[in-house]
Amino acid sequence: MSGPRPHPNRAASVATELNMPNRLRSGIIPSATRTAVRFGLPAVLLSVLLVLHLQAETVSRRSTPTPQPAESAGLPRIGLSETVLYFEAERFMELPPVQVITIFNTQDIGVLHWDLDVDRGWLSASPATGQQNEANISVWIIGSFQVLGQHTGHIIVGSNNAINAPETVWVHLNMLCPIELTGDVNDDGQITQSDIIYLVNHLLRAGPQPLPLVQAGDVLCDGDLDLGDVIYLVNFILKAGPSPCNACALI
Ligand SMILES: [Ca+2]
Ligand SMILES: [Ca+2]
Repeated sequence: MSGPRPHPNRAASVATELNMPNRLRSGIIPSATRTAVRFGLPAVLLSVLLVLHLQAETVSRRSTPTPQPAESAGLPRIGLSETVLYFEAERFMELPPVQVITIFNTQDIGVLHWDLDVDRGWLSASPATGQQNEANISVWIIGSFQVLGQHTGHIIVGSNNAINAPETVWVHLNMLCPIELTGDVNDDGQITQSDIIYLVNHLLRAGPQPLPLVQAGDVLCDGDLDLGDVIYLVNFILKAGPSPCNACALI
């Protein structure tokens, strides 16, 4: 016949007597000690098993490396003064001013190695590379790019030692048509007889060319500026003829 079975909560009561941690007193007993209770082992043996288990657990905790945050590993991190730039330009007119962004090391530890790349032919940034914790970068639009409309490019900031590379600066360009009103060759905001005089003076007397671009006088939008445009403009102003074309559609 088997002996009397120990009370199911005996392990917890022994843990309490031995001043074990709360989690053991609450009944979370390791499998080895539960086995001791199940087979009716003496309380002393049960306590030894509990102590051995706690010691093994302590050693295991000490030997497990604690993950270190990347920032504490001594590596630089890329910071940017701007992440979005906006440029606006008028085609064939003066280029928009150069803009400046700053690349810096947000961690103030180590030396940031950085390099730049751009993904659009109309976009440029300089210098292209450096090894310092703060650097000013000039960003500009290439003068030969004259395509009307909205454009988006990117400056990719790479690094061989920063923890957050690559970072990106978005660059938006709005290329506008400088001609607001075709036929308004003196660029005063309206089409009047003075534009006829201005255009005739330019064609026959080598006067100044239409403003802001010579295309502003091509009211027929046929690609040439000649007396045919003068006749068309006279017909429009004095005889309520058809309106000038939109030169922006051609340039
Ligand atoms: Ca005018
Ligand atoms: Ca023409």
